[in-house]
Amino acid sequence: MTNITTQYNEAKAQYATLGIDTDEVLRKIAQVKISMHCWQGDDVRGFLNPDGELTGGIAVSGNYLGAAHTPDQLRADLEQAYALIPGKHKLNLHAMYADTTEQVDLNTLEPRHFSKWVDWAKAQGIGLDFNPTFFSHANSADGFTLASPDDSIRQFWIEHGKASRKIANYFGEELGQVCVNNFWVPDGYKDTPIDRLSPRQRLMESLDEIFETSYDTAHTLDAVESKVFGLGAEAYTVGSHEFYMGYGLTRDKLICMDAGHFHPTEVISDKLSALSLYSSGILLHVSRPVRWDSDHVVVMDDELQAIGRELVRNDLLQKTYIGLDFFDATINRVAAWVIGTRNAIKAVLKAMLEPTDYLKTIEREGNYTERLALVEELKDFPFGSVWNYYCQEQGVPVGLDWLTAVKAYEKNVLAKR
Ligand code: RNT
Ligand code: ZN
Repeated sequence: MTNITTQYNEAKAQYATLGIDTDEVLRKIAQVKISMHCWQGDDVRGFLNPDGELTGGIAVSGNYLGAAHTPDQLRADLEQAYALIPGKHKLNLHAMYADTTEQVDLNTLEPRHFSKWVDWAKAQGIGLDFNPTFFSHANSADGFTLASPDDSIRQFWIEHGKASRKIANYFGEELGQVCVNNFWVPDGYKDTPIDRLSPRQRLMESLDEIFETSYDTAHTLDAVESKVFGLGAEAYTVGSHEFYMGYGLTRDKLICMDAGHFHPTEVISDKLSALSLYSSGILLHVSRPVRWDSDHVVVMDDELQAIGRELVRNDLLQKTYIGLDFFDATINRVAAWVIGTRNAIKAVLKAMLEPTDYLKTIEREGNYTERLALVEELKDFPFGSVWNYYCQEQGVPVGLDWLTAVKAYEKNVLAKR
């Protein structure tokens, strides 16, 4: 028996004393899919206008070697990352990552411009999610898209929104698993507006127009993502949390909760249980804000673990789609994906290794002493041995061994770009 297996068996016995069946937990975690975002691979540039400026109030810092410049490079990088992550997952594409030689704009995109992505996803056995791209375009230069006071601008973006839904539906049909299509728009004002209502009214009406057509929910689900502020939209964001809570709940859309889109002391982990009582589904953008919506690589911090626990304790995994949203160009981009995605999986796995029913029972009985004692002792349980065994069983590197593969890839592939 390998060392990893021996350690796992010891851990298994220890968790069994709390009534936790680690074999069962490993079967469950293998079902949890993480939607890895394509945009970490090329600093949110895309392929439609890669030399254009990144706008929309988001920013990537860093100039690490080896960013992907072509769809083939991006796919190669993604394959390298997936090879180091246990389980079968999804890829989250943005509209601007169309893979085509045709001259096409955001409002004229068609499913065929993504057929190469679909072929690749089929070959890899992964699912696809989607996002219309409402930024980095001449028609968003004034900071407004679907809420623009200019009707022709608004119309362009409505057409884009409709096009994106057709593409998402095509992904779902082709791949036999639902494609979540997430709507985020950057619209907002740098300085305090007089009229906070009209832009929101226009956004509501634009979205209603985009969502007129219904698609089979087995193929695609729409999600809407709010935000508190963006760079250049510090004073007012049209698509605020209240806006999309209202919109999503009245139109039966998934509500996307991005961990970086709230006030700095607010956490999304505490919002999930409340939201779950009313919404048919939740999309997560697991991210890491550092002082602002900085989109740092997801690390194993308190909030990530709290998100994992909320999903498990409240039995929300069925109605929650877990996506990632970060972009760091100061480190190896493949490593960024691997670290962030492995951490997201680990957080859910760790939450599954808890005697939740028992903890709920003693809490109901008012036994807060044991609740605190047990939760604290659990922190010293050999979670790492379970994780390592999971990686071994899934045929991916254990521990830091994945970094060796990334370093070799950097030397042999990335450094030569
Ligand atoms: C921006 C949103 C949005 C983007 C992606 C690229 O603040 O979080 O999800 O990060 O669409
Ligand atoms: Zn996001």
